[in-house]
Amino acid sequence: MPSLSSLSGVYLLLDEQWACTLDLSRVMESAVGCGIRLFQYRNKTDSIQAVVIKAKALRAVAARFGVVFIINDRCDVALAVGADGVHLGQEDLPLDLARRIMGPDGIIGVSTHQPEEVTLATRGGADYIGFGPLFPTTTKEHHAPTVGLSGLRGIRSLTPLPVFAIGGITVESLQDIREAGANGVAVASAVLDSSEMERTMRDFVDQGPA
Ligand code: TZP
Ligand code: MG
Repeated sequence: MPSLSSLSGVYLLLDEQWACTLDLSRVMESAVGCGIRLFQYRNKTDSIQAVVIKAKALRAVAARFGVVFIINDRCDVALAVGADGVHLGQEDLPLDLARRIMGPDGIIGVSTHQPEEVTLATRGGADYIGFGPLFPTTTKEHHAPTVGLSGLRGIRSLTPLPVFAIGGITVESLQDIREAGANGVAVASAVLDSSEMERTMRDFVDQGPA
């Protein structure tokens, strides 16, 4: 069973709709081969029945390799498929209620966009923080204003939790992100849209926060 100490490094966001031409199980297998050990499954459009079937398949791959598998948005799906945890946005289930559902050992991550949200998630017992969007991204429509590297530096001292920078992150920005104090980077398009996906994954692992 992966533990909280695995909450750092490259966090690959596997979204059914963003990666609609990809076989996500294959992407996960090749990502593990490149050194990625943390995954989130996102599916905001399929029926819950379909989401659970797809999530179960990815859960099985993650279990085979002993990597961390988190479900976006929904505690019920996370529990149903035996995921390691859930990732909550600011409009998802409140953290205290999610904790009651997930139990003390379930990993709970919270998306944050400003200092107050970082402090609240920390006080509320989150296990890690997503902070962003760092840079402009077309992956998520209607996202909050970008926070930039200065925003990331600004929240670093507010929480002892692992912080994952998210939004518009490319290989070129990794050094700055490391230096700004992030424990990890959450990434979708730079990897999923890459014409050399394995090369990009390796670059993220080699150059991103460890
Ligand atoms: N929230 C803000 S940006 C984002 C989420 C879920 C997706 C990050 O995707 P990308 O393609 O790495 O910018
Ligand atoms: Mg959400």
